[in-house]
Amino acid sequence: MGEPRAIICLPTYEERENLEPMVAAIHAQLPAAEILVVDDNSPDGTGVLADQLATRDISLHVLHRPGKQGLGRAYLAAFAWALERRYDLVLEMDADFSHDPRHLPSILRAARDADVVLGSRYVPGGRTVDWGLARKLVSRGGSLYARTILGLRVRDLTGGFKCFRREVLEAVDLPSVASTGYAFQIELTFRAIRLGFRVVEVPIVFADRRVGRSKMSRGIVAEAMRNVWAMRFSPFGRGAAAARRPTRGPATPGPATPGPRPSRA
Ligand SMILES: Nc1nc2c(ncn2[C@@H]2O[C@H](COP(=O)(O)OP(=O)(O)O)[C@@H](O)[C@H]2O)c(=O)[nH]1
Ligand SMILES: [Mg+2]
Repeated sequence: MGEPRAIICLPTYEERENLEPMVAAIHAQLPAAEILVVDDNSPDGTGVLADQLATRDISLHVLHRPGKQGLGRAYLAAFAWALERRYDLVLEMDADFSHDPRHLPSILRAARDADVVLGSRYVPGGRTVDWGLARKLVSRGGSLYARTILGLRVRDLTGGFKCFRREVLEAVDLPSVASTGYAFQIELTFRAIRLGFRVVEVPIVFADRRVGRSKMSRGIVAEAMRNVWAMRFSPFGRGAAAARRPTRGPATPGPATPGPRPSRA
């Protein structure tokens, strides 16, 4: 058995200036990994640029979608694409340099004995830079809200710098995930934990995007606040954790700080 095959899903909507440096920075960290750009027909031509880059980079793939349908839909399409092609590890990260590719190696290391790895701003060693107080409160408060209502021990539930073992994506019943935006991130982690998968957090430093503007909105925050309640009372995967646990054995503790933290429901 060699190294696991990894694919990094990079959703883009108007990321023309970030795309090429981002692809180069990922390759610099993980020369063997492949990248899938999922573009929602960006008016600024990001998808066209991705195609151009792919003609001279065989590890770069491009999935075009007809129009902007939100981050959650883009990820679902990317995951289906990756599962069809039998990748072992499926990663997601933003294309705007908020998620620094230098964290990729520690995320992949943690994936050796975890089913889901979360790049986390809120474990020791993790942080946000250049954020005002209001944004900090919304993000911290959002994770605290979701974690309390869902009864989870995960510190950073809304982040989108993650790695899934393929078995997790096969088990979570992707077509029934309705959330987009931040709720999408919460829902996938919640479902994985309900199914008894092992979720760990590794510290990341989250920076502001390099260029361009955010596509997130107030509506996306409101969706997350509502959907958390729907998740809590949904029958999805109830009881599955207990059934899975014995087959996977006890959780192995990660290294001392900073390192992966087991966070099971
Ligand atoms: N394909 C696709 N990508 C999106 C969409 N919305 C946001 N993105 C991408 O998702 C990532 C995170 O979005 P961003 O606007 O930076 O959100 P923020 O970091 O929460 O402000 C970036 O790479 C965006 O280009 C969408 O509707 N479709
Ligand atoms: Mg961003």
